Amino acid sequence: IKRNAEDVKTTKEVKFHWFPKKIADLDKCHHLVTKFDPDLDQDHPGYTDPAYRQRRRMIGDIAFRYRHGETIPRVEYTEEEIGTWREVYSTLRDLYTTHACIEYLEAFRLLERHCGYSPDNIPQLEDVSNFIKERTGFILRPVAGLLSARDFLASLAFRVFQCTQYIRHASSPMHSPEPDCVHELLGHVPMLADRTFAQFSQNLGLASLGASEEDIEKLSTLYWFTVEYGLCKQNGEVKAYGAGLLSSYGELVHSLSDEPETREFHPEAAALQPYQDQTYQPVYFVSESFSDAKEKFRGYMAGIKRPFSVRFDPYTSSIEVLDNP
Ligand code: HBI
Ligand code: FE
Repeated sequence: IKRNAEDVKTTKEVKFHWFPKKIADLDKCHHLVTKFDPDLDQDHPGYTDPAYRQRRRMIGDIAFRYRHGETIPRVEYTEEEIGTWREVYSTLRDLYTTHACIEYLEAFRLLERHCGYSPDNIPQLEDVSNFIKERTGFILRPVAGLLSARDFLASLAFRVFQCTQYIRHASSPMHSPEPDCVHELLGHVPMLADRTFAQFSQNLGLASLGASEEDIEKLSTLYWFTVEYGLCKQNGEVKAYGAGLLSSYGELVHSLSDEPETREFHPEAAALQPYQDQTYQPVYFVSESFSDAKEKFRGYMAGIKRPFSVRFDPYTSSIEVLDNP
């Protein structure tokens, strides 16, 4: 293909944000957001508990030391931590049958059979990572807390899910202001075992690479209303697939009650909808199916402008950057 010198110059002149090109570059995607951190957030239930904060720091250190390709170190959880897990697990489990989508239920059954999911055991990230890798190619890597949206989304482009390993404070088993292993293991992991959902997540990640701050904000909001708080239709009924719902008893009940407003999922609208990270959502978006959400997102992406395009090479787990024609 013949290209004139001006085209080339135009491409070179455009500045865009650094992004990881190979999977090991995710070692550099570790920028934490501290707004819900127990050391700094006075409303965090662990703020006044030095022992909790020290424990969380110790588990966070595993993530700081971790490098891509290593085995994820196991954590020996205390009786108190397992007690917290047990309380959430047994409460939520009863609700899944009626409230969770079929993809979630199928994966959850397998996780109980093969991955140590049970009321009396907090599953180890290494085991869970190996399990989902076999299903969809997604793997986990440990992270020390809430990650910047840019770094978090970038990892999805490589089918890597950044996963916290510490658990919420024992005084508030039903709620955590920040992501914790209950949220990741009960909310996110089962969905990452579904092929269509995995592809949708990766596409969100690919769309974020090198994107402007403004587009990162839109993609985060889309992520919020799908991966975290999404609902979908199944056999004429509405079910939950969002991780924020499937890991919160109160909001899971609320989301499928008559209280909130529900709207048909359109990426254009969802990307601009203001959202709540302190209370239940006043509005949820309902997809026809994951394939439908994936297709609609593809259409939406065609309208997001970047001076280049990206392609994931699964043989090398790296990103090819292509100049736009
Ligand atoms: N970080 N550890 C962690 N876990 C998440 O679920 C998470 C995150 N950072 C940002 C984020 N989720 C989303 O809310 C979007 O901003 C991408
Ligand atoms: Fe989450």
